[in-house]
Amino acid sequence: MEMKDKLRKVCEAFRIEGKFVGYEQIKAGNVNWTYKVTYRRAGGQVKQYIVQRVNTYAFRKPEQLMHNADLVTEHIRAKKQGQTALHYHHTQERKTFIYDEENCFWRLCNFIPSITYSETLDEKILRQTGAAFGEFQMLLSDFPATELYETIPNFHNTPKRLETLFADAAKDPRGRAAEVREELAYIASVREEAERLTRMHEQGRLPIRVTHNDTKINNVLFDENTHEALAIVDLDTVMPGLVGHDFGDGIRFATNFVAEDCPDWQRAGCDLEKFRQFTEGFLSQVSGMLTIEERRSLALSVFAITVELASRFLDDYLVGDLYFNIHYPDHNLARTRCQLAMAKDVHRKLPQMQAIVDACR
Ligand code: GN1
Ligand code: MG
Repeated sequence: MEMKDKLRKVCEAFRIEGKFVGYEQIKAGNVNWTYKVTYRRAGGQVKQYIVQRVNTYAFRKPEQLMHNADLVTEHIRAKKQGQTALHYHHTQERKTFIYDEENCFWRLCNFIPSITYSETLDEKILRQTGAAFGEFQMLLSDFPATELYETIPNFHNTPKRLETLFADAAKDPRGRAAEVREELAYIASVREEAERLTRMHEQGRLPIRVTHNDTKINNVLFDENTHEALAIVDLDTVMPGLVGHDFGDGIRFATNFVAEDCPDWQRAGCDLEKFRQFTEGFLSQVSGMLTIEERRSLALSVFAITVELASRFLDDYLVGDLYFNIHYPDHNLARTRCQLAMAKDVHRKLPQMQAIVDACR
């Protein structure tokens, strides 16, 4: 079936009214397939929606994913009355998803006219990004995390991620381990420190919160004219988690001097000025709700998350690029090297980063 017919059928299932005008694929994200569809209502009004096919290799239990996303978006929407908010549409049976004939999993949400940034040097945008993710934490601080499924078990369990990496390196199914000996050795050498955040949680020192788990700057939608943050998207990994997971991943992505997969990985590193701006924005929202230990874990969490993601990219490279969509053969290797260069720089700067956290109110 042609894509436009497929998308039209999905829209019909979600009871979208009017005439299907067209669609465009949105190339963002490494995991799902995203389309913007345009409809014209009987009165001539044009309406646009986001239709997504969920990658069920990455998300083994997509129904649970939608359970989480629906509860969380509606909780936020109820608190942001009159403001822009994300909303998943329902089918006649009140479901937020459908399966097509080929067993593909589809969902549909409102389209929010906006711009996103994959990187920025703009201080205001960085502060707003930190504040948007902080606000997300804050708005969900009264949401019972136990109502959410752990849709990807052990998603940010760094010890488990590293265990998998070293086990796959030993099996070496694609004969690629020899080429990445240096990378594996570095990860082994920082293993204890990278695992510390997870260990602190295991020792009962860090509370479970509702976390977004993919706090990249490009998951924040901004108003094109006012440049105010409008909404946070990509709730696929909303789960119970640690505040450091959201903070750490946000910093990992937004403060890097280069893109996360830059082949010129020697240039990767954490821009401390950007770190300060993002952190001030984030803490302006969450300061009152964090425990002392959580606050103390923030700088460390950047290191943990960066090493963890490097090990995920490296593991995917070793097993033959099964999880992340790659755009060229060694893409996962470039991603790994870039994240490891970032991790090394973050490690050097940990004391300065924690001092910036401590200086925030
Ligand atoms: C994946 O597809 P995207 O960009 O939303 C991944 C994140 C990684 C990210 C790295 C479910 O997110 O954990 O940080 O790639 N999402 C999942 O670019 O694994
Ligand atoms: Mg994502």
